[in-house]
Amino acid sequence: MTPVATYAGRRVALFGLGGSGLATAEALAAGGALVECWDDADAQRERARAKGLPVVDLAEADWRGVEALVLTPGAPLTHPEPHWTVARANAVGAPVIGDIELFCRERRARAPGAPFIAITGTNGKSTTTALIAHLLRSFGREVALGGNIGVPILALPPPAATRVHVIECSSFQIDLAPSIDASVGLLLNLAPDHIDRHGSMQGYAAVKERLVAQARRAVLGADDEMTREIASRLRAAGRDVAEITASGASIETGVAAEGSDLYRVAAGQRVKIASIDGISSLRGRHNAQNACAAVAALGALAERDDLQAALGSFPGLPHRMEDVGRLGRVLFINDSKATNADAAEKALAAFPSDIYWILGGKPKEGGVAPLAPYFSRVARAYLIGAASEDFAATLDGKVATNAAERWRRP
Ligand code: UMA
Repeated sequence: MTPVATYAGRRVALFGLGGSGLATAEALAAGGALVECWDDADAQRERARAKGLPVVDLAEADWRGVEALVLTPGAPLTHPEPHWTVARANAVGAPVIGDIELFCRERRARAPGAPFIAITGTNGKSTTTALIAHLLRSFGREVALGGNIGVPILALPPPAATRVHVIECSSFQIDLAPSIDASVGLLLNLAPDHIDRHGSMQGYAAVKERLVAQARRAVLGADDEMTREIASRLRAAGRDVAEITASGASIETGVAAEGSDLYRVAAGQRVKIASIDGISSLRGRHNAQNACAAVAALGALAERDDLQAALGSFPGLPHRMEDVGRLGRVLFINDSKATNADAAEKALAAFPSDIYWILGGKPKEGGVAPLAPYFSRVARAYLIGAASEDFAATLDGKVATNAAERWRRP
């Protein structure tokens, strides 16, 4: 745990007692803050009480003297409309922040030089986060891995010069971290996501941009226009920027993938540093971009003879292009984390033909229509779940399908 002492003796309201809320409340209490927490769910309030945390009905409480509201990332800060606790905090001039902001304040106060690598982007952030942590551990460094990927940041050990915090940050979390100041900030890519929570694509992009704009060193994807523009802006402002590309974009400084080969690019000169050929956990072009990002994040630390071996031993993440076995000539891949067409495209793009595709679940806007360029790679599709009819209509006449019923267990 990272005790949060920056609010010692001060009143802090905390709303939302999920995993990160409970960890934050404990960290605040351990640091001496006068925390008052609440959750709409009885069960979560009980969990907090069982940990000895003060549970207070914030709707009934007198907010005068509250010095900060710590809000769960799932509750809206601005859109579609601010959560009711935000209005209460605004009324008493208390800032609305999240666990990553508390971590950053604590780091500045106690260990300002502690390495802190923060990763965001619409896609690939969990894999990149896990890969950076894996490479650092392979090189013998102590790593604290968490954030949106799973373990709440304040449940991790405190920042220290000898420990690298590798933290995945969602747009919700960055929105609640106005002073986020990573030593290395990564923004991998930007595609429409969580627009309901940020009002517009511009609003979403502006939140993500903050993570790189305030970092000591920024790593940006050069494979989409919005992140390229952010990189230009930061460079023009004299910031330390490295770019990454897996699609042949022209970059001056950073890491580029050509096919499976990774090149360090400095002043336009390329030097091959590793290859991801044959590494099943890094299959596909999107993973080439993730590998570039991880290597770029490590900077000079990645200039090691054992980089290749460390990449090769990356186990990957569960449910993301995960090899789950082989039966004769058939390789089974679990990619069930892909819950929209954009994510599913990465797996289809990684295999040129003979794909037997099990798909379904809940339909998302646009369904699987954007995947039409890959339909010729699919030998047969097996439809399951609520989206079966929608998807069958899109695939009709283009891909052979099996009706969902045939897949139900007898
Ligand atoms: N709650 C209320 N009233 C409300 C809304 C929420 O009482 O109106 C309460 C709920 O009852 C619940 C708590 O608030 O007890 C929220 O719990 P949670 O499970 O949503 O939150 P955490 O466990 O704190 O998880 C959060 C992140 N969740 C979200 O951003 C929604 C986790 O990301 C993250 O792993 C975790 O912190 C640790 O940092 C999850 C996620 O879905 C995986 N992220 C989104 C994504 O990846 O797209 C952004």
